[in-house]
Amino acid sequence: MADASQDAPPEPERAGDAASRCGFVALIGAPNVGKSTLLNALVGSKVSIVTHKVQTTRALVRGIAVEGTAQLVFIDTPGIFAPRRRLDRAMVATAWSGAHDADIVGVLIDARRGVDEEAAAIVGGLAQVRQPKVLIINKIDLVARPGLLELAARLNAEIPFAATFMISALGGDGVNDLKSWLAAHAPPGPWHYPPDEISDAPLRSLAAEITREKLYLRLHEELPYRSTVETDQWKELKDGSVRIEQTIYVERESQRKIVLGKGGQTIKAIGADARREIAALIEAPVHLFLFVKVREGWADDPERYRGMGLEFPKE
Ligand SMILES: Nc1nc2c(ncn2[C@@H]2O[C@H](COP(=O)(O)OP(=O)(O)OP(=O)(O)O)[C@@H](O)[C@H]2O)c(=O)[nH]1
Ligand SMILES: [Mg+2]
Repeated sequence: MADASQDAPPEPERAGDAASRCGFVALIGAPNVGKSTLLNALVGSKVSIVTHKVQTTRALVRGIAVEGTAQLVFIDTPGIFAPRRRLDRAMVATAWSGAHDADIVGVLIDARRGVDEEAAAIVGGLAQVRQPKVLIINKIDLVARPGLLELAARLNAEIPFAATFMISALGGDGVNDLKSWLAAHAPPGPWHYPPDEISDAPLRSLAAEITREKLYLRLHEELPYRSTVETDQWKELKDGSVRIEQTIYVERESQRKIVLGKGGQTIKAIGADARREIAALIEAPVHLFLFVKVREGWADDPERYRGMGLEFPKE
């Protein structure tokens, strides 16, 4: 009989490796500065949705990467802005909570926008964050060098940043340097996730996010902000394909009409975009069924917040 102990796979290096590190790194900043784009670049795969619109990310999104002996758990956060509605307040509160729970906080500043009102408010809020902070000036592809140095000097004069990086999350410039620095400064400790994991979100949440991204890309003005997406059903069929049912919630009948579009054209296009991307993600054919429901006041309904992974603010 074979000796079970000999057949057992070797312990993963991380378990007994005294040199292993594991760091939780929050990415915070104003809406649209490129936090989600950076998360995806650091992970090397799309785990958080990205659009040209502000307030795309609504809850904390974790993306996991390995760099040498370090596992880095990046936490993408909703953009921080002056909140008005309940949903806005929940998003901003969750962004700060992401920063407070991390080992290292990456503060993103849009190189082109510099220290505008939103950035200044975030810099002010950093006084309450005790963790080491790293300044990440993003979108350097859009501006000239001299302005960047001035911006970096000005911010470093206000906050004791442990390091400053100038990057293009979109083009990849500087992203590897940032990742190496974070790996070297992650606290020693065992890895938190299996070595090949890049996301801890369930597929049904990722799929809902993908549909929400397509909605943001196809709809304009206020409508994306008045809607949310939930996956209601996920069924693996015998032929290997997956049947997915999702509901898009809007606040009014007039909004439902716009989401459907003339002759159902808009919803069809959103569905086709989403289906393609979900199928690529799960590497299986997908049958995607989208339903649009009017749920007046969904943005004040605790149930919807649970679906989004947000705390429900009492007021
Ligand atoms: N030119 C340029 N555009 C970028 C860069 N990084 C991100 N973007 C663009 O900026 C826009 C916003 O990117 P996101 O990653 O969604 O920004 P975010 O900070 O996650 O935004 P919220 O989730 O709304 O807070 C998108 O159109 C990106 O393509 C960059 O380095 N250079
Ligand atoms: Mg985002």
